[in-house]
Amino acid sequence: MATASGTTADYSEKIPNNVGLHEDRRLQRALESWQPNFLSWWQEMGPALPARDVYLRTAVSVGREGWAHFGHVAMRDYRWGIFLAERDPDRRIGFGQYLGEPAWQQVPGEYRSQLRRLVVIQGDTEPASVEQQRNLGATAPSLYDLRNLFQVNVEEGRHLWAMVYLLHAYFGRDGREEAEDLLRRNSGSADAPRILGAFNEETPDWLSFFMFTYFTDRDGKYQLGTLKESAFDPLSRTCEFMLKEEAHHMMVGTTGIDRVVERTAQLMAENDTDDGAEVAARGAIPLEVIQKYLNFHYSVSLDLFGGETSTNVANYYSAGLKGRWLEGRRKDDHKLADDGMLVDALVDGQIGQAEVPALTGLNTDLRREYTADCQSGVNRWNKILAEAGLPQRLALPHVAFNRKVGAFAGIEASPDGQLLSAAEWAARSPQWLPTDVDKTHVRSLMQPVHERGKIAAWIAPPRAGINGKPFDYEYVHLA
Ligand code: BYC
Ligand code: FE
Ligand code: FE
Repeated sequence: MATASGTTADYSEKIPNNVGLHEDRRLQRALESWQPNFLSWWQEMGPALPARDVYLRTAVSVGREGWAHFGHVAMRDYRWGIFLAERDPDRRIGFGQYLGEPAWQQVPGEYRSQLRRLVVIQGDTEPASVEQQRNLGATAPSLYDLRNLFQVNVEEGRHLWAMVYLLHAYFGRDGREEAEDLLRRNSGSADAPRILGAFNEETPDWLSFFMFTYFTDRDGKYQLGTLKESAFDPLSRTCEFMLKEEAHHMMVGTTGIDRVVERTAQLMAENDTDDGAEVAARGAIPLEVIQKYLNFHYSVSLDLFGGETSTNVANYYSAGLKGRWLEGRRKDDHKLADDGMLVDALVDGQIGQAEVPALTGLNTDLRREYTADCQSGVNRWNKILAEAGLPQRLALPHVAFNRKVGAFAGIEASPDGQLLSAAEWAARSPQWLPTDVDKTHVRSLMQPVHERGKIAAWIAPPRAGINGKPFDYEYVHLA
């Protein structure tokens, strides 16, 4: 495995990479001096549960076939590496004012600070999620789930490496300072919080973890999808490869919620009850509590798309820095200078829609793609309820519900989109968002099951294991 910049990673180096790091000693030294800081951050802020080894996937190549290697590794020996998807030497810019020109291999001076900002915001979310999930190992419902948690954690750590590589390689001294700051800010910290709202929330229990990987990692999928279109080719190639890893995070969230719903539905059907208290008494999570968690994580994740209208996003698009989801499949001029679109808005104090220039509405465009994707999960979960013979259904709340960013930040709305007074919201929101009582109950269910082949009572086992292994495989050896 000794190719410099092909598809295969060079594992003989301190920092495995497919970017020919050894050809650039200065960059290599800079990254090697950041590495110990990363490792002490991982020790301090990464997974708290000591494990001897974990059955993990490690990226070894970026090719279509067999890019990953599976095996038991001690987490502190995990090889975080730098991998960019293969370069297409003919790649051209697909949108904006430079449409059709060759993609950039360097950062143009005039876009330096905007690009750096995008890379920093992306980079900030990755370690944030590791910090948020730090204590979950202690309450894992099975070794299979514990392994998936650790897999997500090491890959988010690698995503941090991906952004730090770009900062060091392309943004000079400011880039190196930003890389330090990515380890200095911490999720939920009073003096140096993470940049985006959702990444300062807690992930105190496994229902939150599955909701987070379903809804918040999915924002990651969509944001990475837009950065993959970027004219700045190294960013595009980095994001393309990150999206491969992201697919597993989506799977963890989707099937995790499947399994929670399945267990609850099973208890409801068996006992012919729709009484949440009875479901709770039998050790599962009531459907209405699942709905409240869904409402919370979905609405907080909608905020991650920024305002419904934004001049930032218009500038990013025109400059070629950040495209649209599946830009290449859009049937328009990919410049949008003369187009308009309807965005969600407050119109005369009412929840409605307003026509704006298409460029300033691009956050809404992306948010809508995201919402349609989120709905597919809800449909799956509703199918599980239907197959159990139950009439209840889950639903995504309205776009105006519980928003703290954008057009609806200043108002309150019900999950079905009715405008509410502050007093009505105060009285009714406990029906829609997790209360302290709900959270305490969910946490009380989180008793660890660290025994091979066993699973907690509040969740159904998965339909399949990892990499063809059975559910009762020894995915983790605890210390
Ligand atoms: N919280 O013009 P606006 C992931 C700021 S997740 C706090 O409407 P814009 C992952 C905004 O920065 C993907 N502040 O926003 C998932 C702006 O500040 P400035 C992460 C917020 O720029 C799970 C001001 O408000 N990647 O990978 O159009 C696990 C005005 O806002 C928030 C990215 O986000 C907020 N929620 O859009 C692990 C991609 N929203 O500039 C990983 C990079 C907005 O006035 N980021 N603000 O100081 C972007 O593309 C954009 O910056 C945003 C915001 C989409 C975040
Ligand atoms: Fe990530
Ligand atoms: Fe992720």
